[in-house]
Amino acid sequence: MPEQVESTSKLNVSSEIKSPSYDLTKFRLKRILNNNSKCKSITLLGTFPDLSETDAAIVVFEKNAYRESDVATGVSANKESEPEPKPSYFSTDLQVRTDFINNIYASFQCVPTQQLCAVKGTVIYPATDKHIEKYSICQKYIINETPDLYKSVTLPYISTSQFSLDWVYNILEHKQETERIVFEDTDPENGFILLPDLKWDGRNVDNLYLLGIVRKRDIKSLRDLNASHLPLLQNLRQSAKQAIQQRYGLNPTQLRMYFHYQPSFYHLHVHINPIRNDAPGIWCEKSHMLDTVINNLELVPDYYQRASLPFVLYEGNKLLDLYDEQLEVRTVSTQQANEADDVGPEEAPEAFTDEEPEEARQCKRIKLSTPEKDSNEAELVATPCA
Ligand code: G7M
Repeated sequence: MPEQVESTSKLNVSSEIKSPSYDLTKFRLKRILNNNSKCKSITLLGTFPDLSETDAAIVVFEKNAYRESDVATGVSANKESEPEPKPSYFSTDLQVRTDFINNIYASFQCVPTQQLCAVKGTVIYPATDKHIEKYSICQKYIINETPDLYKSVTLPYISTSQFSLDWVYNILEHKQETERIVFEDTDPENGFILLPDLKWDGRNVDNLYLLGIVRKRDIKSLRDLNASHLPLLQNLRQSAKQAIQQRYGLNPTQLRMYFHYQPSFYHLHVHINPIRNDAPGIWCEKSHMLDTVINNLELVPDYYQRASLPFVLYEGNKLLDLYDEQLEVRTVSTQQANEADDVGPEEAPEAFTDEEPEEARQCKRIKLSTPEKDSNEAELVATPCA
């Protein structure tokens, strides 16, 4: 069903609500806004040309979650109350194509009965720029930060514009969140406070998310760590594991302990959550395991002053502009886009082959093939996806 759209300002009390009617099959694609392999959804920007050449439409297709009743087997229909058998994956309608069978392992492509193939479709029409922004993915860039770049670009930036650390100092000074403290070591050099992260509701241990905030105030991030901090890091690792085992009954070997680089807050803190749960921000381009950090410092005392540390910057971050001035970070992507534009229309569908590795497919800028070229051709470029 089309979303109801307010055609006039909210201030107008007699605002008229109109429900635009459109034919989904007449949708014409202009750009892929997002292609999320995890959610199995794709978000498209386009128009309904039979209604308007200019009004933007957003269409989202999302594969439905499985219902347990759809995989029932051997259930015959109750003749009186249920004359029709319920659709099931294991019906004679199931089409099966064998990919391969190897020993005890087999892989198939299955097309279930038509009733189970539905895809959830959502349409926003007409969509505003704000809708388009909301449904678009944000461009991200990897910066390989050398020690020199840290000194000349990152450090000056974080020294002048970083988020306030008041909330951290409030915790360390027992002014806020005192009752939430799980464990505290008051040693000025090697001490820390362990408490729930803002993101954790404090109830479900499956989603446990704690922060270990060090007492020392002169360690901004991983970059400042050296071998003199090993006793602090070892104490943090050992004491936090013990405290978590005692309080939550979690096995220390089931905990993920890591630093973010770059962090949002430049006062050293370690993130702790169970490995069985995918916490936000655990990607390899952002996280550094505490065990690895300790080991690196044991091997090379000034490892983090000598290493190049990759990290991610998002479009809209001022630091990205500063790096762009130095390294032309964005220009590389433009070149890739130009290369994609040079691809002939007959080659374009290759960009969508499912055989391609997910990362390559998502990061490539894709030129969509269209029946006729139009003046909006520049828009026919898919953005890379998260
Ligand atoms: O990316 P970074 O390593 O800087 O992460 C900082 C963490 O601090 C995030 O996981 C936030 O959820 C958490 N956090 C942020 N604030 C403002 C607070 C707060 O006031 N209290 C607590 N307990 N955690 C916070």
